[in-house]
Amino acid sequence: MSNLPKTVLITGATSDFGIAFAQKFAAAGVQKISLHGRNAEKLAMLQKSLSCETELLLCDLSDKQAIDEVFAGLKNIDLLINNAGGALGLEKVYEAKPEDWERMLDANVSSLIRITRHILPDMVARRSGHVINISSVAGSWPYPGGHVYCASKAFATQFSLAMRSDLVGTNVRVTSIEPGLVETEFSLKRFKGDQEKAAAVYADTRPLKAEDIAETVFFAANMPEHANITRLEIMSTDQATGPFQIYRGA
Ligand code: 8X3
Repeated sequence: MSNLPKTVLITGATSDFGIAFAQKFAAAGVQKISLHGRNAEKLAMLQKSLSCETELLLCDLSDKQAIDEVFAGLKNIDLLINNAGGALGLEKVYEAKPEDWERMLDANVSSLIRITRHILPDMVARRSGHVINISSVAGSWPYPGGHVYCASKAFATQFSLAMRSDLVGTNVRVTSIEPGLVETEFSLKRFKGDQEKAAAVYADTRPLKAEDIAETVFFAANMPEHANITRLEIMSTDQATGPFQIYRGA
């Protein structure tokens, strides 16, 4: 049975994931997609490429007031995809830059909860809706240099699970999607434009593609109303978790 939403809101819509989600839902026949981003030109380009009705939500997620102005009062959203966010840096925790942490926390944590808070009351009032949070395997499986990024994704996963506790009985669904290695601009952003370092992350292996994540998001969204995909972790077939590290030089 199909349960395609009529209206979808995607944050970080001009990222590789955001574009793949928008294209997937537009092609499936949703009526309207609200596209959030901070680059007006990129948003307009994406808007032109989509066949359905669209609405542009322009704002920088480090600006709380701007978030409130843009997202407060939005109504009739069937599916909110909290996709905005990313990683900055891969230095060890004692060498990392606090300003990178601040930006990650703004995008991955603060704006996630703020935007969700704006959208949820109308979903609850309508007894209908679905929030899909794009978390990461990093939220469950820590790795060197991950520190604040891993912690922010653990937050996204746990926030999703805790939201379900509050929303049970409201008919509003919540899903945490937790992708592993996906070839996108994620690494270019993490390494601040260093093409060589970013390419090395995906070299000689078969990373997932943004379209694979769009499939999983679509799967969760399209399940019948009585079924809530709570968590969905997806990795490349060529990726797995590693053993514990044991230091033997003591
Ligand atoms: C992206 C996946 O493993 O690079 O969230 O952190 S990973």
